[in-house]
Amino acid sequence: MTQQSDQHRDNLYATTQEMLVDFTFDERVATVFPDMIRRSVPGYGEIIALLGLFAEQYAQPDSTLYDLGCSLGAATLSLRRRIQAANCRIIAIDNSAAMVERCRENITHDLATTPVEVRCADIREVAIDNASVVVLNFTLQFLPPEERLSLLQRIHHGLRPGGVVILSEKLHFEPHERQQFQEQLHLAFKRANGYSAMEISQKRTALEKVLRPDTLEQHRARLTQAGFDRVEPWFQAFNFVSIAALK
Ligand code: GEK
Repeated sequence: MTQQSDQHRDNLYATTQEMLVDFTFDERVATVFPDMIRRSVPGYGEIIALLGLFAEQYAQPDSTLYDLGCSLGAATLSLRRRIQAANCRIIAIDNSAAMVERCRENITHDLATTPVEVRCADIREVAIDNASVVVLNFTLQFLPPEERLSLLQRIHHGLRPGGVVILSEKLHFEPHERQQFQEQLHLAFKRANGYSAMEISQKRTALEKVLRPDTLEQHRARLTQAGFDRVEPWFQAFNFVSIAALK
């Protein structure tokens, strides 16, 4: 993998942290985010690239595409380049001001023409309306587990028939042997991408309370309960999955 300039390389957990605070999407994280997510999430770049095909296939004329938890706008840009349907718009939402500020810059520098509105808001409080494509690319996992179903129900309600939700998530596995198998490969991935044992362990502690992964079975059951007709996992790399849910 290519090395980033020092300023944009994720070194946030490279030195001993006196007191490990819970992970937040602040200024420091936003600055190194592209490097961090590519070195931490196997398949991230592939998923981003392939999201464009969902926009090509599922965006309906005169509809809205949503990117919920958009960070720096990678998914938005991928959707935007591939939309074929006429008169669409994209609403990209994140509740981190540092992310939203940089996302807006990235959209401004992009040459595609579909209108994009970037909002700094909590995805639990935003109305979903007239949607054809809704992307939750590694975002749902950061909501408290008891609030995940109601968000998916609202998305289902705001989605047009024939619409799709793309839900990418870190997975938990049961029984323990399956979890160990996947986790060990994910650790090997992080080490191969230059993270030290200390960085991996400190990052894990910081994320523990903030990122709570579900099993694939929990996702299936929740999406079905939210009203989706079909639930299709379409990509998996170790303990990271992307699921398409169709209305
Ligand atoms: C990508 N989708 O590059 N409301 C709004 N935003 C939220 C909320 C919330 N309640 N909770 C978390 N976020 C992106 C990557 S990152 C994934 C998504 C990761 C935001 C949070 O601020 C962060 O920007 C994003 O969700 C999660 O395709 O870091 O593993």
